[in-house]
Amino acid sequence: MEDLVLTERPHEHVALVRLNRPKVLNALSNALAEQLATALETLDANGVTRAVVLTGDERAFAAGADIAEFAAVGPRLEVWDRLWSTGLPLVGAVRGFALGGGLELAMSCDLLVVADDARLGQPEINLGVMPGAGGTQRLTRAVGKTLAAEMILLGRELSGREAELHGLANRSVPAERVLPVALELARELAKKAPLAVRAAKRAIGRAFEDSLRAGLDDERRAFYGLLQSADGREGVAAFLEKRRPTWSGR
Ligand code: DAK
Repeated sequence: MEDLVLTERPHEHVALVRLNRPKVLNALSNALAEQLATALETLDANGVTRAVVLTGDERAFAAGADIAEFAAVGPRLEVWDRLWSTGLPLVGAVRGFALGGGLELAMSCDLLVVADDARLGQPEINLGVMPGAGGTQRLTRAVGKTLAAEMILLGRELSGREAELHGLANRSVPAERVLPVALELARELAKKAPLAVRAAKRAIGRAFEDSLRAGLDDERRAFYGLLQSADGREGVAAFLEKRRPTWSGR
């Protein structure tokens, strides 16, 4: 089996998990998401790991779900649910693109370090669909409705620097500092009382859990509906054929 996710242990209580599909900008295929979920579950269960840094490579954290898979199978919901159920604190370390599902994954982290020149966005609208893994909910909560609407409805990207400014990232730093700073934050997390960190992480999630749950359900239903619409199929086909889509409104 191909290693779509690589795990290292740079410090006793800190794991570094790298997404590893560099040729397609770490597009999140179902196989990759599955390996990531399994990696997090394994780290969660080993009794040693207290914090995880999640990263991609210098070109991309992840450019979204794998569009080539869209035509045959959409993203698998239960794998993403497994990703979201980890009790470990996650520090996202973003260089390059964090788009679509890539940004949604980054926003699922508890702390986020981004490169000044990273490119964060929800470009699904350009494929004739919309975010389906929490983008409409988590982005809106993080940056507010005004900017979220511009990003989701128009596909506007933010630089890493802008992401920090608007409260989407904890730190924006030069690209070569992203990993060291993220590892430093993870080491800090690992020095805290593990039970307290886990409980606090869960409690932060609960701050908006009920409305999040309802919002995620609505978002998912709409996403899968759009994926099957004529425009959704056209948008995906156009991306794969490297041409502009023509929308029919169906
Ligand atoms: N999927 C598959 N392949 C991708 C990809 C993606 N998302 N992004 C890039 N690639 C591939 C390209 O096709 C290209 O492959 P080759 O042509 O070399 O074979 C290679 O990566 C390099 O990309 P480019 O040649 O396009 O590189 P550029 O620097 O010119 O452009 C780019 C970089 C990031 C601007 C461009 O690649 C791009 O626009 N990529 C697509 C970004 C995007 O639309 N992402 C959103 C996808 S939708 C859900 C869970 C998840 C989701 C939804 C629901 N549920 C659980 C319900 C998520 C949905 C999405 O993420």
